[in-house]
Amino acid sequence: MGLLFSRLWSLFTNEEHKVIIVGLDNAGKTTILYQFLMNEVVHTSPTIGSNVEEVVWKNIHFLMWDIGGQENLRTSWNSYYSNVQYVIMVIDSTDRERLSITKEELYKMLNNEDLRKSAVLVYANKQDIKGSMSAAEISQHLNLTSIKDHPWHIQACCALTGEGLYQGLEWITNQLKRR
Ligand code: G3D
Ligand code: MG
Repeated sequence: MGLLFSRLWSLFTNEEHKVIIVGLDNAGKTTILYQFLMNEVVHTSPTIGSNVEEVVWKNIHFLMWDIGGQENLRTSWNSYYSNVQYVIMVIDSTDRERLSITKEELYKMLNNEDLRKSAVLVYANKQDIKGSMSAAEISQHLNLTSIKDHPWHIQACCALTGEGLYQGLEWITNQLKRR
């Protein structure tokens, strides 16, 4: 009965939560978006501009924007920031060399006025690859514990199998309940 009621309720309210998926090119953003959408691996090609899809999970509607991560596209990330509730930052955990660039982009975003109310979920992706950095290692490199003005969480995952992805969404929905 409770479930039926919540289904009906969501039909009536249909509130949509805006999410942006950011990260450097090749991190796995598009793969993650389409995992959420159809639970299968799609063959991606580098995203030019953005992909947007509605993802419904546990009756919660998300409007997810997957934004291109190549260097020349990163400067336009801020045009997507208005009304964003959640930022999903995807990291290729094998890409040690570019982690400092990711860090720079992360703090630039957190300082943006339009994102001052948004929460940040970091996916430490590609955990299936041998020698990849652990979530703890990435957290330390990014100095996540220094972030006091945004709720944040880091989740290890593998976008190819979907492992860990829903634990990340679970964190997001728990944040929603707190608001
Ligand atoms: P992007 O949208 O962030 O640029 P994509 O990244 O989603 O296009 O993914 C880039 C490449 O990484 C793709 O490989 C994709 O299959 C791969 N990838 C994404 N997630 C994982 C993961 O968890 N593990 C592994 N091993 N690979 C992953 P191709 O070969 O198609 O370029
Ligand atoms: Mg892409």
